[in-house]
Amino acid sequence: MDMNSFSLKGKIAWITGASYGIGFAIAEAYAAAGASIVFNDISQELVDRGLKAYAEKGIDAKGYVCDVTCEEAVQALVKQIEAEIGVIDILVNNAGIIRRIPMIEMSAEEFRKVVDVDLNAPFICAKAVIPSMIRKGHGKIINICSMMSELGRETVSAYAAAKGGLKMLTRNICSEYGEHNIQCNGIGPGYIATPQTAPLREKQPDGSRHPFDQFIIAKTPAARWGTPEDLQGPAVFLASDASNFVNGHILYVDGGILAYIGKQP
Ligand code: NAP
Ligand code: GCO
Ligand code: CA
Repeated sequence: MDMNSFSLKGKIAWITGASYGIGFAIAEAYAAAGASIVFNDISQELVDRGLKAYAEKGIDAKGYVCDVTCEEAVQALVKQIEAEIGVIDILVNNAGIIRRIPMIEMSAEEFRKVVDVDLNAPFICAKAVIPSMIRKGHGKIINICSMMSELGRETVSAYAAAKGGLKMLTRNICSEYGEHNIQCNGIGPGYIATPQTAPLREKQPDGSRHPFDQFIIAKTPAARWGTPEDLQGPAVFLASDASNFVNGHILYVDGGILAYIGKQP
């Protein structure tokens, strides 16, 4: 077994929405494994914040402003990256949003916006990078899925529909482009402590833990929330040659939530 198969040395990795949070942690791990880091975010302010954060970690990341829901902008960005840096070897579709609204109170526009970012954008970004991956003879696409790729819960109908669809988009990219040595897999994080889940962890006025916080602790065998760092090893594995025969797989990094009925109250 050559442990260099886990190395990303010489690879160019584009992580979408990676100014902070899970995307930032994955990019940090990829840099440590030897990759060149490219990221985008929705605003110059976020890109500047990300560039500062990467620089503080000693990472010479390249940042671009790009709304991943806009195909024209994504196509232009990929051409710019290829001209300025090189062909993208690894794409991580990380950018995502959630709107927690009871379904019958959610407008069609709000539903569409979540699906646009969480499902349509991964299609747009994968479509933009695959042709060059085919020409180069290899590629890695990693879609950031969710517990909601498998389970539903109140108020997250759009997000669950999108993340369920992202699981099947992952399998379809595997099916359609596996013959070109392109591996497309998903990472399904459990409940991770990031800004996106901060509302679910807010302390109550009396200082007690948020009911949802207590619920997740009871549902997780590891009895803790995940951290973005918990995702780094699995993400490096799926981006490396060590996983060249893993394709169409959703790797759940959830501390065991999907395996567990939950602790008796
Ligand atoms: P986050 O804190 O909300 O970060 C998502 C990033 O994507 C933000 O920088 C966000 O910018 C950016 N973004 C949103 N819309 C965009 C667009 N149209 N174009 C470009 N960038 C855009 O999320 P996170 O917790 O790090 O999660 C990252 C991914 O993991 C998401 O796909 C999420 O669904 C998934 N996930 C999260 C958890 C969790 O527990 N945190 C668990 C499972 C899966 P803004 O700040 O402007 O929104
Ligand atoms: C929620 C949470 C979840 C997590 C994640 C779980 O409201 O239930 O935001 O959706 O973000 O997707 O895997
Ligand atoms: Ca967000």
